[in-house]
Amino acid sequence: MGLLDIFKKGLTNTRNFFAGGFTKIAASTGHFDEDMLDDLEELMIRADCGVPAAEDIIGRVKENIRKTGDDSREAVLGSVRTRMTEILGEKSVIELVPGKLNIILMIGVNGTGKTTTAGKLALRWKNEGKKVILGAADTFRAAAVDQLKAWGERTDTTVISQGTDGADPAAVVYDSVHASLSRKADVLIVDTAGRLHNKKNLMDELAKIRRIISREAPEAEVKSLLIIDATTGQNAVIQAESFGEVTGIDYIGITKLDGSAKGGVAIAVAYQSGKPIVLAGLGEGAEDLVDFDPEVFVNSLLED
Ligand SMILES: Nc1nc2c(ncn2[C@@H]2O[C@H](COP(=O)(O)OP(=O)(O)O)[C@@H](O)[C@H]2O)c(=O)[nH]1
Ligand SMILES: [Mg+2]
Repeated sequence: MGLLDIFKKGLTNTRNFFAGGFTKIAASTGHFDEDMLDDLEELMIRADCGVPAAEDIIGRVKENIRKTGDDSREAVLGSVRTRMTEILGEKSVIELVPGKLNIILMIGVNGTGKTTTAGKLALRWKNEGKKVILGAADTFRAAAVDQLKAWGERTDTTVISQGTDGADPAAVVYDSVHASLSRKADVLIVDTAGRLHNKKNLMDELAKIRRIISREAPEAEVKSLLIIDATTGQNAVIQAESFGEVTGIDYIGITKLDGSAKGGVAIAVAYQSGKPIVLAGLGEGAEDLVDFDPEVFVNSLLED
């Protein structure tokens, strides 16, 4: 299956919602007047594109209609497509620096898919011939360590962990970094806990993890990957903001795009965070992770 088909399959609900709404708005005349553009803006907001991005996109549609006088269905759809693609930005991927230890910090609130995505990434990079280690630094819940260990078994990847009750995440990170250095790993993926309800704790914990990494592996290439869950809609935007304040965000991954009618949230998050979306989770299986491609995403969302 090609990437477009994979995205189209995952985004079926969002596309149906969006295309259905679009067709309904345009049905009577095939041309767009002010009221219909307002309806279109509302449709985008309901598809979770967020108010700022929806206003921006419709602003661009209106500007194009003013310039060209073309208010046809095709022209409007074309403007929406172009602006959405611009908002999502150039396609970018997680770049692993060869010959160095690359450390990926998985961050995000509980349940968004951090552990699952860590497992999927381990499989991907192993398949590319990289030496991968998983660090179980979400010591807050015992189940989290077991879950990561299960991914370790499934993907034949070493998992570094300590006991589950009250182990110090920073100590796990210390062990993980040293294991990665001595085994000359290419990538260390660190799973963390996401207790956003206590921002101070979270901030302290993430800062401590970063301190240990820069002390123990000053040469390592460290990137943080924020995982957000598409089904949570606008909460994902708030999470991106909060984590952006607490710690730097280098990349964003969006999970559960399969089945969600809220795929538009990718546009809201890109617009409001300005950070690149690099990964899309399209299912629970090990293979259900693809590189996020803005153009393909927009095409699969809007194709009629
Ligand atoms: N449908 C779907 N489920 C996902 C995806 N990613 C994660 N999940 C599920 O979401 C739930 C929470 O994931 P988990 O990795 O434990 O989240 P964490 O708390 O952030 O580590 C699990 O049941 C996963 O199987 C995805 O892309 N699609
Ligand atoms: Mg987890």
